[in-house]
Amino acid sequence: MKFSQLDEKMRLYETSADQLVPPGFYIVARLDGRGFTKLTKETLYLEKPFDFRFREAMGAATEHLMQCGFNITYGYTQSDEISLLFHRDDASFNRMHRKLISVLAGEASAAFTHALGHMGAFDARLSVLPTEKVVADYFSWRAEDANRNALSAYCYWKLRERGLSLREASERIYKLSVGEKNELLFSLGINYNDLPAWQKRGMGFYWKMAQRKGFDPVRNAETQVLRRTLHREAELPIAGYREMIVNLITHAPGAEPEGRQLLLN
Ligand SMILES: Nc1nc2c(ncn2[C@@H]2O[C@H](COP(=O)(O)OP(=O)(O)OP(=O)(O)O)[C@@H](O)[C@H]2O)c(=O)[nH]1
Ligand SMILES: [Mg+2]
Repeated sequence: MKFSQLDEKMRLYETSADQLVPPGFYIVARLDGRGFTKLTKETLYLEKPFDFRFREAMGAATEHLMQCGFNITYGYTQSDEISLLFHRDDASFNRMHRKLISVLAGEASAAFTHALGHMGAFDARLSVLPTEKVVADYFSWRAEDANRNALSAYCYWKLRERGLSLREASERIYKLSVGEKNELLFSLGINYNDLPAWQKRGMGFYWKMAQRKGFDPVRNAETQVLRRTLHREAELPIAGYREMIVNLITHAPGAEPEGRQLLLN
């Protein structure tokens, strides 16, 4: 068999499961650290329930994902996960499912490992969402997941500090309502309302237009350019979060690179 025939034949096997995300839908990718319970509790003994160095590595990975060639409107991280909202018109890799998840997982793993100085790998999945409202639902869902996990984690680790075993602490909080967990935590010396917002809500990343100095080599002169700069928000709002997401979608620069940088003069 000629190489060209073999090549054509074998590529059919390789691409038989390929799927494209149809145009007009919002893609949200979620990356999640693989086996990070072991990494955080057994390998590295990070601070519990929240570790600043870990937060910074997750933040660095999110920032890298937003700048590695896709047009991402909003990035969000909490715990060991990262969510990325693609611009609706982003056509990277022809919106091919396998390309998006494999490239994102690879980029996230590399960036996190580089930032933390210890190996960490991520899986990736895509949600294909029909409307801005469902996109807002998605991010409300992840933020509420962060909120509930933070409350439970604080209760759990405070009980462990008081000498309860893994099983005793888990059993103690298992059936408690959100209100009861708040009361338990208060009795253990912590007012949940006073905890840092990033621990309860996660962190958001989005683009802002900012004026920067540039240089025009043709005119040999300084210029002013409007450039997208990445903003990190560690105090995400509770009221108005959905509106914030919809607003970012509405005002997101287009998928084409020219939309991302405007020359002023
Ligand atoms: N100590 C510590 N642990 C953290 C921190 N952030 C996240 N984690 C831990 O990371 C883990 C994330 O949970 P999961 O993603 O459900 O568990 P996993 O072990 O990564 O399992 P898979 O995702 O299924 O591979 C939990 O054990 C969290 O407690 C942190 O700041 N400090
Ligand atoms: Mg994980």
